[in-house]
Amino acid sequence: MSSTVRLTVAQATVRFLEAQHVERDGRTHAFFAGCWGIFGHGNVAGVGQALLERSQSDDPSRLGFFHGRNEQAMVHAAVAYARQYDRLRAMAVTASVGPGSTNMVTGAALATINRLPVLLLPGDVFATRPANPVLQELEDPSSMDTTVNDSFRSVSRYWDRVARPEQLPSALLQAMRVLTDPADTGAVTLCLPQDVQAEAHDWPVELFETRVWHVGRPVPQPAELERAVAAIKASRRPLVVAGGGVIYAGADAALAAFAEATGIPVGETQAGKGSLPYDHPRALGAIGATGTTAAADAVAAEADLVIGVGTRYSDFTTASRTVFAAEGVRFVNVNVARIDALKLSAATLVADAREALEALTDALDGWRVDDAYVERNTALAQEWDAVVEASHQATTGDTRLVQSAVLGVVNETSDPRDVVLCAAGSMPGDLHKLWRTRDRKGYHVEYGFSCMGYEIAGGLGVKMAALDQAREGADDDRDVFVMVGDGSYLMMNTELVTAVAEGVKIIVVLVQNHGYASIGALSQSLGSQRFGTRYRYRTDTGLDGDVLPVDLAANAASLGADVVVASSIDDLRSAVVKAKESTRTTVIHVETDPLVPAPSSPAWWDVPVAEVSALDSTREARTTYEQHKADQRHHLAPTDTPSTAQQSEDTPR
Ligand SMILES: Cc1ncc(C[n+]2csc(CCOP(=O)(O)OP(=O)(O)O)c2C)c(N)n1
Ligand SMILES: [Mg+2]
Repeated sequence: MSSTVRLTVAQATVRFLEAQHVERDGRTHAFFAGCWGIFGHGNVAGVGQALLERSQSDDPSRLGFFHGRNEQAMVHAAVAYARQYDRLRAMAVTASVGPGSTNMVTGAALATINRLPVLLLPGDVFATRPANPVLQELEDPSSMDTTVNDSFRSVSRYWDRVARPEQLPSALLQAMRVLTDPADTGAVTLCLPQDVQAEAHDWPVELFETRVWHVGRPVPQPAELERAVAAIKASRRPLVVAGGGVIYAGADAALAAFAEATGIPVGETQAGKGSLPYDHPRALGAIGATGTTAAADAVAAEADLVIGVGTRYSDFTTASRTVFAAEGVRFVNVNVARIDALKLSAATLVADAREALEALTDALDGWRVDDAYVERNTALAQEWDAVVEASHQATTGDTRLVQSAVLGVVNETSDPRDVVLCAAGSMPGDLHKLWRTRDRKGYHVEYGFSCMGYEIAGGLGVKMAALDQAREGADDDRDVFVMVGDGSYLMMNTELVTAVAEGVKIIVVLVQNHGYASIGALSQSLGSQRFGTRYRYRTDTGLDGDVLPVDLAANAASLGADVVVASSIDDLRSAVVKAKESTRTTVIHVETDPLVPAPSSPAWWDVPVAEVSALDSTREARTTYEQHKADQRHHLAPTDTPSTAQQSEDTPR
């Protein structure tokens, strides 16, 4: 008979998590870097007790505990940590039954959409139902088996409820399968009823033995490789779209080698920015709705073949399917996930990005695009760089700063390895176009879910990862610059307190423009007159009074951060230098003019305008909308018909 150990379900869960390791490229480390938590009756005596017990042991592999201030923010921090670690390490998050758990739903969606691993352990209502409804129980009249935690199902890549201790081993193993699979990863939710958490069981000891999950690098199938090579060789104006998969696979060097060998230029998505340093000769910068107008988007408009590498082709990347405008344009997609590889009717290379790029470089065997194409792309990239340079010098007529100049100062004053982080508002688009990324982990904009409130919590998670990487000797420490708008700051600034408590230093640049510059501009362009996008006093005619006497600098100081108010570009520069020298979390507050845009882009984003309206502004916007709508492409042609762009007399049909 195999030996057993008697532990509660919660204790067994924690012990199992401590024993999980991940290996890629011969490097192995513990998968879980800790467990975030906020306690209530649904987890305090279960998972909380288990974490307490481990915190009092001197076992170096014990699971650390981090106390956040908001459950959604804890998930953001955990997800950002995993992204910084290229998904090879992750964190767990425990929450109480009811609102503590549902607060995590937004974080779960963000994780799943961005294909980033996080393990969620929401407390759940009693499995034994001794005195239900327990505080915060839903009571669905059609099924007592439905709880608020069922709302995680649609946003989790794996979801389970452990109603009996015997179910735990299989639930934990399924969780690990998903968390460590690059093609399948996202939020994993294991709901733990509060009584079951505290229940003891005799577990086979093997459950807690060190287990190593090997993260492989799937190689391309020969037939897929052959088709991709044929498509590339038949192209005259190919373009790579580099997505997050390039970065997670550590395929940046392989991408550079591919681009250098073939002369094919590279545009980057939000998640893929940093795949090439901004000044790499083949780099065209950002692509899509927030793309570099003169460079990547201009090349995309004429490309006859788009090679997507590790991208999910969001509507921002494709400019709502208008940016790849050439008649008969075709796609070859490299992706570990078949769902992404198949997008836009592409020829697929279901493989790891590094493996696929190396195989393509080898198989193309010296094939190159024309010199004229290379020269033209170099000139376009230089043209765009001059636009970036000019945007750094922009000024207003008053004392307020211009956002693009703020980004320029932070970019120039930060170190190449520092990380810039953002998620929502007008800054992600500006950063995508204007930020000069110099390190493959130097750019962290969450634009899968673009979730207001991710910024500060995410910055905390990235910095925790950077500190762990430095401790492991894998990397040097780096500063994290969190760029946050006033709207996003007001939505979730809670984790400043956690950063202060943990002694984890982040630098927050708080851009105060008294409302939503982004949605304001969008609203205006759609004929909706910036309705409901400014933070103003209510008057007889609406929310159009004076700006509010809100002092976000004082707010940040009250949460324990050092605060600097910068009212000029020189002030800002010295504030950044000082914040970099400091060991404490610093918030730099700047006032900007929301009406000065960054260099604009003609690229479109499909946001439907009212088809009928009593407002002139809306009717005009609808006309423009319909004109753009006519440019939208379907990209539905099957891959086995030759593209018109590539058809020539010698191409067999
Ligand atoms: C949680 C959430 N709610 C709503 C939105 C829609 N939204 C996108 S940007 C934005 C305004 C952001 O304001 P702020 O942070 O001040 O940035 P600014 O637009 O002024 O640059 C809103 C409401 C969102 N992305 N996330
Ligand atoms: Mg704002």
